[in-house]
Amino acid sequence: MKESEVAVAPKQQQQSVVCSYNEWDPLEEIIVGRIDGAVVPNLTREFKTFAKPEYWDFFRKYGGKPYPEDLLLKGMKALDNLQMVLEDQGVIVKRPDVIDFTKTYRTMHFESSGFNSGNARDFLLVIGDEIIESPMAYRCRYFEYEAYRSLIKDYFKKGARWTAGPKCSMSDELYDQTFPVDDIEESKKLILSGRYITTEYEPCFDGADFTRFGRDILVSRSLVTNNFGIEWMRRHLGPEYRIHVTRFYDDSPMHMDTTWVPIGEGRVLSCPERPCLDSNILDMFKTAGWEIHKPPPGLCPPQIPLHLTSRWLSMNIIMLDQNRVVVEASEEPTIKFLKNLGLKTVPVDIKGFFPFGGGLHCATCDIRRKGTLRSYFGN
Ligand code: DAV
Repeated sequence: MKESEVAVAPKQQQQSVVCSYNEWDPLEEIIVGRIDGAVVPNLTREFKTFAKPEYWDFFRKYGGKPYPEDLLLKGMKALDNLQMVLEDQGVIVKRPDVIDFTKTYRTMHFESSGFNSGNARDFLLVIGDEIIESPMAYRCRYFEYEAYRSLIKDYFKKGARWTAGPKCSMSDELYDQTFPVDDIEESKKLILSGRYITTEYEPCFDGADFTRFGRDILVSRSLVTNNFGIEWMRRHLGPEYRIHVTRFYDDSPMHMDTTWVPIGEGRVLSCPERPCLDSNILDMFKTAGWEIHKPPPGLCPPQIPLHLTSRWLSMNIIMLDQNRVVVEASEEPTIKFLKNLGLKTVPVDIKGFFPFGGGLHCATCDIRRKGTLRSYFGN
């Protein structure tokens, strides 16, 4: 690469091409993931705690193989629908590269095949003008970063800051070898008591476990985000941001974007099945005058296999700004509920993507929203 191609970050530019501080400022550019060539993860010991037990047979049958074609085509179509709807609303959409997830790979510690790059929110976290690559904890996601590198290099050349969290070795020490993965009831009990399949051996986190409210960022200890990872983020971001570790009642915590979802300054959706357990966090929201709204349950029809997620993907929404929200088209109770809150709903047929591990918020990563760094909770 020529030197002139790298040194292009203009110091004085008004807003970096990458710039986003919260979940609701007017959206200008976003990444929508891709599942071309998706491969079903192997049902390894640790993966049993990530996959829904009613679908373990699916993983036993297809693990290491491409997804069945009908599921794959519907999923790809769903992400294309999302791209079209977002573009229709005036948002610039970028997509990652297609990489070969069928290739098996071997590191010093393990062997695996890949997964998919549909859930951009897990791997990438944008805070201000910085893109942070997450050190994710699934072995089948070890090389997922490759799908995003062309995009990230391009954003870097245009002025973004680029950081990669310390890559996980994903050696056996990262997974609690005594965790009773086959005893589902016991596993749930342990998780509710604060024990997880991931240990504190090395930092790990998914971007989707962090929810941005300007200077305040909420994060949960989840199946894939450990305290070591949270501490790494706290020190990395420094005193400009306040990281609040938040607990919810959840026997398989995995990402905050179906649990505690801001819909604008002063309003947040709280999943009724997963209430917030921290009175200091609830006080923080109440003192600052935030409204907490409880959406109705999701309806996801039984023909859509939710291999990795709950039905609450219905509240996995994208705010285009504080007035417009993108929502799965068939989730009528949720749509009605959002309309009653005065929002203009923008429906998208995305449910074909649900089997691949997320909804429309999971599938995306905000690149640029028009706004500045602010404090929404006093001081
Ligand atoms: O509700 O099962 C799904 C979120 C995945 N990013 C759930 C969490």
